[in-house]
Amino acid sequence: MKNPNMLKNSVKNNLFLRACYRQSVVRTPVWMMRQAGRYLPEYRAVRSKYDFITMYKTPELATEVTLQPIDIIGVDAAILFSDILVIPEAMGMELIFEEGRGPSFPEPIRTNEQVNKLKTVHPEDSLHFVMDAIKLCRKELDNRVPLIGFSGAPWTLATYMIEGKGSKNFNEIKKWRYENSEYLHNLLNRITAAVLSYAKAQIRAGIQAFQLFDSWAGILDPPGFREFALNYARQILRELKSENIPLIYFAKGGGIWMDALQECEADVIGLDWTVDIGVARSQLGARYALQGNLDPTALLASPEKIRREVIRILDSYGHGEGHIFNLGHGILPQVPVNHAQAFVEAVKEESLKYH
Ligand code: 1CP
Repeated sequence: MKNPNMLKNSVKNNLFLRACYRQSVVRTPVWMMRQAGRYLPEYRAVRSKYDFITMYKTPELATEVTLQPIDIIGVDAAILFSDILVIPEAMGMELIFEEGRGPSFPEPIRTNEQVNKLKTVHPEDSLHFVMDAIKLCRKELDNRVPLIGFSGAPWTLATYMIEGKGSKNFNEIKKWRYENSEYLHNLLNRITAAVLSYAKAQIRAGIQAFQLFDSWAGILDPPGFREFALNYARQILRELKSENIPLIYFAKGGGIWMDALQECEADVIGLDWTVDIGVARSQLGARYALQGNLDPTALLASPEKIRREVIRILDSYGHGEGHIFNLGHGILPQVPVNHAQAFVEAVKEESLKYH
């Protein structure tokens, strides 16, 4: 049995877990990246009372918003409300969140001395609020749907640590990539160790699947993707294999490197909307389940048009197991709630014909 936890925990809706292992399902499971977020009035109501950092550091608040999309949208999995930037914070970097501007690090890393001063992460200590939130979510979910934990992948975390915030051209980290690659490897090795112990602590706390977000993989060049992104993600995924929960690798923009992705050692590969999921299946489907890949902006269109796109993707993937429906990136704050509901309903209804 590939996943003893699955039986032990007897999740009532196990469509997502089964699909991750390419086992047969009656319909395609569906969830949305960033489903616990700003498009929901219920989220905004909580958020109007607390700042973002307080929300993810308070297990009761994190749990409340983690559960919102389960009841309101009807998705087949919950993803813990937190952020990828908790790791750099636990490594000693000050994280601030300015309303209207988003998260940033006022003192980004610019020297190898700064890298050497980063702290080793003891997750049950500095990130105990995440483990507490996981335990509380599991209790409140009562095994209705599985709980997904996550982390940023080393490359993506390094971009925020060096740039200080989201970036247009990623000049600073690319300067390191070409000029000081040994410093970059020093940083990536430290982040990898932190992410690994963080993931293991999340598993001990009770997550039932784990997703590694490599949101900025797509800004790299082909050899750079292998050397700086995939190489480190793979180290983490390989080491977590024995933990017996499904592992998802989402490298945004990575669809152009399908050959390299073959080597990632996850159970599931997440795809953004720029790839044809049928083509990806023919290249990766013998070894990996695929997650994706509706363009998030499609949810701004009418429910009829959304259904048409859902059918197009189901058709492209074709019949059979191994598909988890999702967006190709996070849901946008502007999406009307009834469109998100229509998306999930369309997947649930239309996918019955493909199993
Ligand atoms: O209310 C608000 O203003 C906060 C908005 C917000 C939310 C809802 C941020 C700030 N983070 C989150 C939650 C979050 N972030 C989740 C929760 C679970 C879910 O519902 O999916 C997850 C998985 C993340 C992961 C995350 N944070 C990523 C990877 C996924 C992706 O979108 O590519 C990244 C890149 C971040 C950084 C981050 N956190 C928040 C923002 C606005 C950003 C992007 C910063 C930037 O690039 O400028």
